[in-house]
Amino acid sequence: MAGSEELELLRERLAGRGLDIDGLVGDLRALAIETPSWGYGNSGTRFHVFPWPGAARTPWERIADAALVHRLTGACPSVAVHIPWDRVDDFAELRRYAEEQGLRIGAVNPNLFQDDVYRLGSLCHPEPGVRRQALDHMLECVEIAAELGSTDLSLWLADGTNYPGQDDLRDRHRRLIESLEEVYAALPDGMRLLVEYKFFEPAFYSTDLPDWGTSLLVCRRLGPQAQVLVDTGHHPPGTNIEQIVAVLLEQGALGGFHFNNRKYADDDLIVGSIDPFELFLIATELVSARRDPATAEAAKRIALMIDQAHNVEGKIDAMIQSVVNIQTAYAKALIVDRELLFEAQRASDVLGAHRVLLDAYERL
Ligand code: RM4
Ligand code: MN
Ligand code: MN
Repeated sequence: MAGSEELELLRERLAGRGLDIDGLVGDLRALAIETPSWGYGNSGTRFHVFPWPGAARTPWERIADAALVHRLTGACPSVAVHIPWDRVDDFAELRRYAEEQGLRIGAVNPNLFQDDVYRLGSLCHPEPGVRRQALDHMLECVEIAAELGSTDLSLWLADGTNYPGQDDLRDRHRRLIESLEEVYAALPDGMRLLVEYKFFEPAFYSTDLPDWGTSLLVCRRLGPQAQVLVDTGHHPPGTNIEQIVAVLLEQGALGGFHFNNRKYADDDLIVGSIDPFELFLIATELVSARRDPATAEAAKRIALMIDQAHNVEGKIDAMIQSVVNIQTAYAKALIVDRELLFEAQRASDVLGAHRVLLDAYERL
């Protein structure tokens, strides 16, 4: 959308459909997107890490970059951190440093995948001693989160096996529940445990949290402070992610969403760079749940986060591109003519209903 003339035209067209553009702009302004500290540093593949001039090197520099993105977009008031990548001597000082720049610390992500002892897993490891080490790290992260003023402990578990027969699958599931029960018991009031899943990688035969169903089962066992986190790139190709979002929203079980994009697997590319229509459909489910009184409260509590890594591009530039792409998709979702859509659905007008979505998608 370019000049003010075009905006006027759009205002008139939307007003003609009973939509108030100022209200929609207000909804768009209220959209808060968390950025990840790890997206500001140099990252790469197992083949090479290409350094980018000026890329952040320390937790402080990563916070400063996240604050810059917030200043430039006005849409990214919080930053997710990863422990130990963002470990500092004084977390209270890091919190102050962020707050001085208008930033809040968002999700705290424990790291259970970079230690040699985790070869066969962490929270699901066959040996109790390794599980203890992983658990102690989780418990430490609960304390760090409290110190940072964060209300989300966000767990992505790399655990799994590489060969059939390597370990007992039911027993691993039991160990997972037992470990997470201890973490859950340590959560202070108001802090959530977000349980992320991923269907494969780094394990190639079985993954202990492979899909949203398993995450949901685990969350149900733990209690209401545990909720599912969906990451775009963590599904087999072709998965209907917007439907997963819809079902979890309806169940009040969606706690967080990691935006990124991919062509093949967990590629962590710029949001909307490969499949902007999928992004629009996901945004449409988020907006639709916010508009429905039955799901509105739960939908507002979802932590919307970018989780991407930039291997060949500038970090801040890429982050802003992602933010703008999310805003664009969200704006398109906001102008879906819901009444017309419901009418077409009630009238079993298959293509009529489909075209209501296309109309919003193509309008902006
Ligand atoms: C994982 C997962 C997590 C993220 C790490 C860096 O693939 O998506 O959310 O914290 O990468
Ligand atoms: Mn993720
Ligand atoms: Mn990932």
